[in-house]
Amino acid sequence: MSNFNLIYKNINFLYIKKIFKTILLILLFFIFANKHTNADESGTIKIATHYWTSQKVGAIVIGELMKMGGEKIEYVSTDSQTVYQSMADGDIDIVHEIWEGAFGFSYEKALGTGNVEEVSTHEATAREGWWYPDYVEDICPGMPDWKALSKCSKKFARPDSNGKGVFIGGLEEWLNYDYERIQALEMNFIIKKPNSANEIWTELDLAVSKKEPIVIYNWSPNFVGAKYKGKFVKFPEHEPKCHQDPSWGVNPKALYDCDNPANGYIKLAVNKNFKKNHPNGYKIIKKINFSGPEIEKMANYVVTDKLEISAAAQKWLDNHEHKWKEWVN
Ligand code: TMO
Repeated sequence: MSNFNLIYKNINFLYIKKIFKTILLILLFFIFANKHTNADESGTIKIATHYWTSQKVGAIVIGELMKMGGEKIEYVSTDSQTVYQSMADGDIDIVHEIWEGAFGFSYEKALGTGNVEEVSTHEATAREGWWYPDYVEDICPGMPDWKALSKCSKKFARPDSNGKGVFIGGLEEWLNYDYERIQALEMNFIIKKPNSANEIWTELDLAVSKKEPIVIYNWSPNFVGAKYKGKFVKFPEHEPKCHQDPSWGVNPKALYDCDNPANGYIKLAVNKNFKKNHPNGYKIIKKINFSGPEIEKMANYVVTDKLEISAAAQKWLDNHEHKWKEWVN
């Protein structure tokens, strides 16, 4: 009896040892396998693509310029908040439209790891925020002041919004503190989150066709300004303190009682090993710099001229040879 028990225990022990070993081996395998999939060592430059038009077109423009430098490239569709950590980890090589309002926080955190190299700040400056077509001022006099918009909230209400004004927001992954801003400024508004940027433009087109009040998340440079005249809502001007010190601003108990930066940065950054791994690509990327109108065109070739993303990138290259010739030489 006791003999049998002993054997049973031994078998049990052996099994546990085996299982333990197997788990260890699997773990080791993943640690090494991960090292191997690192973008830096793959020989291929991984360029992040995101969900707004100018970014997608610009990614291909950059990819084509990298190819001219003899590099191999790959496009990786990536969440636009986690992408910065992925770049620090070496799973992404290039992010080329880093907007301060939407991504500043995540980007600067990843930069702080020391595993990301900031390559340039584009000549283009960013405006990201609440925007409306001009006729809305006839419906809500006093705009673009946010206080006027706040008073008019009911005019922006919809049947399903409980009497609250509706703000057509940006994608969930574009962090712009809109919920926080509404709370901090005690605005009677809710946010309707779209599933794609196109949903924002569809809402805008529909409202414009009926001259109905609308306020959307928009940014500049973008194509919208070329299609409709309009303005950004003016919230209290941005200061870094607004995001750090509740006592700052109109609400002494809340952060985010301010606008996004009025002249935000749009940056280009690479994984810190890019220079070492892709010296030819690095020489080119150091020179790449987009102006506001150049980013606008990337969007416009698609939205206004109805070109496919890759055709728009080709048209951009065709029309800006004077510029990129200098970059690839
Ligand atoms: C990040 N974005 C340009 C969509 O605001």
